[in-house]
Amino acid sequence: MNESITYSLVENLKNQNIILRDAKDEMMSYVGEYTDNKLSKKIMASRHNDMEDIDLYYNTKLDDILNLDFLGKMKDVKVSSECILKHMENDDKILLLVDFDVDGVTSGALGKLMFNNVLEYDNVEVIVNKKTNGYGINDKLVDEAIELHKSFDFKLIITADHGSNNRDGINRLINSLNIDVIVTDHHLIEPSKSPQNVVGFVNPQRDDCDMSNKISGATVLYFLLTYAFLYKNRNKVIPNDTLNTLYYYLTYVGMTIISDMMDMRNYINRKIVIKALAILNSKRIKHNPFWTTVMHHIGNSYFVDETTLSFNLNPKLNTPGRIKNPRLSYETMVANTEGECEMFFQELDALNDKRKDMQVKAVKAKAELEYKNELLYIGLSKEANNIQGILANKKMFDDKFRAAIIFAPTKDKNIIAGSGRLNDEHANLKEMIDIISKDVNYIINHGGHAGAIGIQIRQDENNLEDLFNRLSKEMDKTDIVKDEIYFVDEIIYSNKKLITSLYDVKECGPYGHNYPKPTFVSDFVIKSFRVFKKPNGTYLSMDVKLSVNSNFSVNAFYTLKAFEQDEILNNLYEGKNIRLIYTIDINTFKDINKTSLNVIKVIIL
Ligand SMILES: [Mn+2]
Repeated sequence: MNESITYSLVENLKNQNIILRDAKDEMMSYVGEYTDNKLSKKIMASRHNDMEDIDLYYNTKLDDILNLDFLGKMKDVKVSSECILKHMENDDKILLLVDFDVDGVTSGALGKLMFNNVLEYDNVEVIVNKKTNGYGINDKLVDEAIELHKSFDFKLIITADHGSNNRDGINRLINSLNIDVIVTDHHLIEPSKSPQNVVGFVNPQRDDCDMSNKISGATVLYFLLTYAFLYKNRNKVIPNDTLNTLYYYLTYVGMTIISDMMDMRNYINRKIVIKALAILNSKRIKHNPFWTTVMHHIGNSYFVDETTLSFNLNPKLNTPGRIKNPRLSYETMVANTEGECEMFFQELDALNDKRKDMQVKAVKAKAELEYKNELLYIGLSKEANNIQGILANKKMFDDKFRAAIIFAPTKDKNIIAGSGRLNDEHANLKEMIDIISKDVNYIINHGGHAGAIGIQIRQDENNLEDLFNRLSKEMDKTDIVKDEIYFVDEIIYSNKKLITSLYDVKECGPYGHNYPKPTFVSDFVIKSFRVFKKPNGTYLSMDVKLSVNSNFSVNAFYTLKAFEQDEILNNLYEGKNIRLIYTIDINTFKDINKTSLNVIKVIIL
């Protein structure tokens, strides 16, 4: 393929809003110090904008992280560890108080397992917060802990994944129970609400903390308990078995880095996820009941990767927290036997199916109120309760909105609760709602980040319409455009390139937030195709090849969006060729015949 053809194709792609991801020359040569492969260099150089990240990634070993010196950079980690060890020596009971999302419940399980199997200490109980209680160390959670104290008189509470902004709740625990509290968290801190009177406040968001602030809540707890363990054994030789157990729990930590969407350019996150996946895929390691059950249910015959964890496992662990009791996820992760774990896992599956049914029902149900323009959708639906965020995502995906907020009624009939999503790097949904909330009095509560928010407003149809009008105006001030832009890493013309790219994609993984899976673009001839209609969507499975005469074809899979379905299918029936933007499925890389393309966009040629 000569250069001029490449250039004209690039120009042609630009007209379709497809842009070749660019890597700065200096980054390319910098990455070149570590890898020779051209595509690998490009993938890494275009994702990192900080040379230090690259250096640290290549020059750091896990042992450089899991040691007293490095972990000691975390503010309050030493004083907290000494406190934990003191209570262990006194044989005091310890309570872990954790949040209800995947990061929270996993922290609970991780804490319990590390106390039991690494620190060899059994006097530990866990309370998982419930969504119906509210966020953080709320009144009901404090009541629950005080009630438990009557039968399980703990002397120490360790929080995980929450607590940074719950001064009042924490003070009530300390004052009414006369106990020690250690807060571990990774959320942003509001100084006026940060904990006082605690033994330790371990949060990398602290200004005086030297640890990266891009780590998950479970990572913070893991680092603290690892420090406590290493500190306790600082003058001893640690048996290999115990070290292996310590490493084994990185599988739990890795899962939370993915579920909490932590920055995957960060070298600590990459090192942990890589180790977690290596352990999970090792044939030599005997897995505990939880991971044995997970592998049995969601692992394929080749291996578990970050995509499997994020699309198959995390939703199952998240669902009890949304629609029932998140303690089920915790119990599944700490199950003692495979039989017990299997029973819990089947319950998780059943709940997840129920959640999917609710979703299908809610998507079909007509919204009671809705306001929309080309970019924004705001709707209110009775059926949306507890799945607003999922529905907001689906609305954007199916109907091409750049932002969507879905509301549902709450127990208080004067208040409706919504989840909003925005998919565009040119705007920040949280900041736009911040601005609006200063001018109106109907926004009771809101929080979140650039791409996702939670919001509660006073129920009144005029309020919803007003919110819509104001948010539309805010969006108009940004650079959001209606047409989506697709970034691709490489144009693929040849079968050889299609096959070898699999290995480059694998070499540069794992992928995740801020470090997206490589995408490619090619023009294909369709050999055959099938359409599957399922309750939750319409799927297109195609056999495609790079040229008419080629005898190598590959499966390409696509979820059709509602607005484009008829047009795409009609053109396929007419035998038109297509341009696809896709990622290469690396789950099945060992078996080239099963190589499949996950299609992101179908363009009829
Ligand atoms: Mn978290």
